[in-house]
Amino acid sequence: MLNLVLFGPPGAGKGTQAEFLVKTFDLKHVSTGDLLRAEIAAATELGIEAKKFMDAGNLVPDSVVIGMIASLFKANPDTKGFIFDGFPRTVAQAEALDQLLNSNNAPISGMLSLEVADEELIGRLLNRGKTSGRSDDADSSIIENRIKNYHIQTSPLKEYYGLQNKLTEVDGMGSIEEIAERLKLGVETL
Ligand code: B4P
Repeated sequence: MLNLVLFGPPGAGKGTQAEFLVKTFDLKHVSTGDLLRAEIAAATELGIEAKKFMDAGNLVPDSVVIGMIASLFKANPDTKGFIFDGFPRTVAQAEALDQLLNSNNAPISGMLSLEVADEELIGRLLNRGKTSGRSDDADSSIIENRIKNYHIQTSPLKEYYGLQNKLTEVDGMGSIEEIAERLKLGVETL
């Protein structure tokens, strides 16, 4: 199985590039952001709880997202591999993912980390906020809080996967096509 973690700060282009990688390598796309937004749209108990965290630019509790990933993994036994987009976002999530995948003899193949400057991230997200209807993209102080939380809670994962020799850093500045080509090369050299 080819199991990829597509990593980067909010607005780095994870969702954008995941679409391309899914087609190129025939993988199952798992976006915790999309899963949570679907729960919100369906007004489930989980969605109502998650919305409070997301609207403030904070991470949803680990137990919620870990549970979602475990059910999705079980529901897709025949896939060639997964692309995890926006997951894991904390060390506890990464440990839970390793436990799940290793116990199924399907470990993470590699982490591709999109490197983008903070000022560029803010511009991209404010721009998306004009049309996305996402409340977490509409306000620059919420976006700054998301980026701050990324640096504190999520960026340590680069070291986590680096210690397993699974980290590939990819320049995330430039056109969508240029970045897609860099990611493809990154996957081919895993
Ligand atoms: P996510 O849905 O994961 O989204 P994201 O971080 O905002 O964006 P992404 O990096 O996917 O950006 P995109 O490609 O769309 O998270 C939302 C929230 O959900 C989190 O804040 C958190 O509250 C919660 N959550 C999700 N997962 C969680 C977890 N595991 N644990 C806890 N909480 C969790 O790109 C952004 C914009 O840039 C787009 O408009 C795109 O068109 C544009 N763009 C992309 N590439 C570009 C390029 N090269 N040049 C110019 N623009 C570009």
